[in-house]
Amino acid sequence: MSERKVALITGVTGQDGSYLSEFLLAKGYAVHGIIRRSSVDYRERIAHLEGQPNFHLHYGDMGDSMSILQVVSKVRPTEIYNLAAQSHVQVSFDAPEFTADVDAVGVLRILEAVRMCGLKDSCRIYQASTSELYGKVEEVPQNENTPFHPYSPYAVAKLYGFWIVKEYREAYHMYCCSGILFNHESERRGETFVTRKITLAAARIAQGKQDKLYLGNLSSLRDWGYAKDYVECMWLILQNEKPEDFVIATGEQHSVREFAYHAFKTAGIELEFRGEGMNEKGVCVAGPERLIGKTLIEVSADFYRPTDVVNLWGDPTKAKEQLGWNPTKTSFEQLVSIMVKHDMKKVAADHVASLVRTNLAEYLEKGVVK
Ligand code: NAP
Ligand code: G4F
Repeated sequence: MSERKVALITGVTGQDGSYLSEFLLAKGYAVHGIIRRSSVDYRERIAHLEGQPNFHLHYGDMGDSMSILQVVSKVRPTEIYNLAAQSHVQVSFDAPEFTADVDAVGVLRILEAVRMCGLKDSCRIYQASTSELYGKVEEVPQNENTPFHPYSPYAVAKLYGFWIVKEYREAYHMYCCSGILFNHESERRGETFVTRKITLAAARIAQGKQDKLYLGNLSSLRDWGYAKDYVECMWLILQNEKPEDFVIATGEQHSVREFAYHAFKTAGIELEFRGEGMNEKGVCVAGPERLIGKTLIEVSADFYRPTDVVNLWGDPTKAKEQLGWNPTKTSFEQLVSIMVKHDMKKVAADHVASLVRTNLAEYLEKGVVK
């Protein structure tokens, strides 16, 4: 492997991109990230890294081959982590063409840029693949040999990404591989994914800022890990002697209902689930007086998908044995606790900030402060 340690991360502003940047900077890499131009500069997850001498940002878009080519030729990376994607499964039903362009053809754009820049023998490529490929699952738990059965426009697009990476590995002998990652969450998770939606709502309900949480399929099963642990594995996959694909998961499975139960409990609210299907409700049976007996969770058809993946459970044996990765560094209970504790503080801080803003506006109006 090369002495230069130059990483290019697409999707650097996302949950995983931000943790991976921190991880690689700590390992002494020069880290370059691709960001999209937006009318509001929303770079909260990486704001603390901007200005560091080894951290550089470049404008580009996965839908724009020329911008990708330009960044790859300028940076000449030794490792590329292709994390950029329209990553929300439900949104992929509303924006299937955009999802296909970014999540499928975007992968091809990266591979071709590397070839065109003459880096095919010196640059290793990690592709952010997904357990959604198993979709309407054909076996439980899922490992590297489980057949794929994608079950959403997102998963179909990601399947192209998986196969084109494999194709370039075989056709051009490039060092490119896919991490088949199961769901991984954190306090930086996007707020419309189910775990973060739940932890934020639990914190808001506990602090009197929200009355109720509406969810979709409560019985859906996921293998949830901690994103901070998973980015280490992305790096380990690229340090392996041969380019190979790996399943990254905890090996433990929980339902959305269980996640909600633990999250609310951490926020000081005990729930009991009553009823079934669309009529199921989460009722408060212990906790703050004002909430006892109240329905805090209801099911809404708005959060059901035309086809839903309901039984994901990964077998991380290969990653454990071959890469020495520890899949249970952070337990399910610890993950829930990290997220809820973070969101309890966030909701309290947002409340104080809004009070300060309101008072400041009043003082300005009255001329108390100028
Ligand atoms: P995320 O938080 O949604 O981040 C996605 C990133 O992709 C953001 O930085 C986003 O930029 C960028 N992006 C989207 N469209 C783009 C475009 N057209 N051009 C350039 N950048 C674009 O996702 P994540 O949870 O970190 O996941 C990272 C990757 O792993 C994704 O590919 C996802 O599909 C895959 N994955 C995730 C999980 C999981 O459980 N988290 C599991 C398996 C696989 P903006 O900030 O500008 O939107
Ligand atoms: O949190 P989710 O939206 O994540 P999903 O669909 O599993 O996708 C995530 O993980 C994939 C890896 O398997 C990644 F490839 C992908 O990029 C993304 O990061 O939904 C999890 C489950 C689903 O079965 C969904 O139907 O929770 C169910 N759910 C129930 N109520 C809900 C809700 N999901 C969301 N987002 N919102 C709800 O209200």
